[in-house]
Amino acid sequence: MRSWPAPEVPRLSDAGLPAAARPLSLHDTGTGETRPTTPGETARMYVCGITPYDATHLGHANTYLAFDLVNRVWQDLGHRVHYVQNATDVDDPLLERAQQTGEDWRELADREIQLFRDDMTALRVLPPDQYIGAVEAIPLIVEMIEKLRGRDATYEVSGDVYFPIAADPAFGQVSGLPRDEMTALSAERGGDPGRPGKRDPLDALLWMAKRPGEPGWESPFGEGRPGWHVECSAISVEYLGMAFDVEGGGSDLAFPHHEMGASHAQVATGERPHARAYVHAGMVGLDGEKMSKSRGNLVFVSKLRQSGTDPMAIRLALLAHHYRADWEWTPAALDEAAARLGRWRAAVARPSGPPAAPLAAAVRDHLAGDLDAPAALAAVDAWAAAGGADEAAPAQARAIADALLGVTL
Ligand code: 5CA
Ligand code: ZN
Repeated sequence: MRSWPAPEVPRLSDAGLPAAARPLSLHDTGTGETRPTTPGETARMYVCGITPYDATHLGHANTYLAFDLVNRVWQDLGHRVHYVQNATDVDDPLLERAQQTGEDWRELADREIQLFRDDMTALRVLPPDQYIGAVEAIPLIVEMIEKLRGRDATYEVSGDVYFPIAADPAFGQVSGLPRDEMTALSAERGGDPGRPGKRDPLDALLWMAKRPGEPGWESPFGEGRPGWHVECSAISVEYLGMAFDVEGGGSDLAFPHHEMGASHAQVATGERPHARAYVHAGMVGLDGEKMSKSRGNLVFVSKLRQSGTDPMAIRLALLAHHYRADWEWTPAALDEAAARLGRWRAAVARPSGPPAAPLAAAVRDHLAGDLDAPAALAAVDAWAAAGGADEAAPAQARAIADALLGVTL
């Protein structure tokens, strides 16, 4: 599928600032530790994309902004970033929504993906190099299921194909959760732990035989459609290979989605790990509940844009929270962000300011330490509030906010 247009990213060396040095450390859910990422010349990142309906709400945007910072920090360190994202353009919840509204599921997905592209563009989120829909990835998915079958890591229940978690001795490495919690989360997040005939309640669906009235594709396992986890597993391995640097998403994806995806990939390829770090953003809530499509308590980026909100203020409102925090959206957060944006814009419009090299060092340092965006914003606040005679500083500060935080002033 088409990705979205890339915003310009200024190079801070072109603005007369020194090069970055400190590697990016990120919290890895798999080990529970914050560790330096160690990419080669090209850093490789996979971030789970939307299921295209009710997008883009501020929870989605918050998650994509977190990984946009990863991308920007790596680029500032001189890496090329190979970034891949999917869109789950065929799955139960999407088909259910299309059924409810009477819309064709493909039209619903196309429209929502375009809205998402427009929102990401407005928020200056760097686009993935490959933006891959589940439907277009079906041949890859089938290939991965074939590999699993070749390793005796599939079985059937009434024509549906399952992955036995017993095939992966490392199962549990991503979430580290006790079994009872895995079972509860599986039921909550699209799994079917109660289905009779499964060898293990946690075993994951790889291929679902075609149901009446639903779309299906021909495959060696019969006509049907892919399960959810194998979609991201197959796309990530195809485009990035194994042991890529970061797999990302919201914290609700740690189990079962990233756990299962890692298991599928590791059993199918006989290599490990799938990703070197599993990185998860916190959940944004509204009115005391996680913002989610099923609850319907959503604030949309596109609605805010339509009502005249500056996308840079939306960006600042989200970056004011640490990416791993769970937090509640309030309209006041947007007012505060707009006021901050105004102060920053006034500061870079001055003929001179305090030297910007210490600002670059501070912003880089905060972001390198597990993306402490709130501290990075506070460093820009302090620069903007101080006076100084450095005539190069306003343009340099503008470049810092743009390159590292994605905020154009
Ligand atoms: N298509 C799958 C991933 S393969 C999916 O989870 N789609 S989604 O549309 O439900 O979510 C897209 C991304 O936004 C996921 O990373 C998810 O973890 C994240 N997300 C969803 N709700 C929130 C929320 N309230 N706060 C923060 N992130 C959220
Ligand atoms: Zn995914």
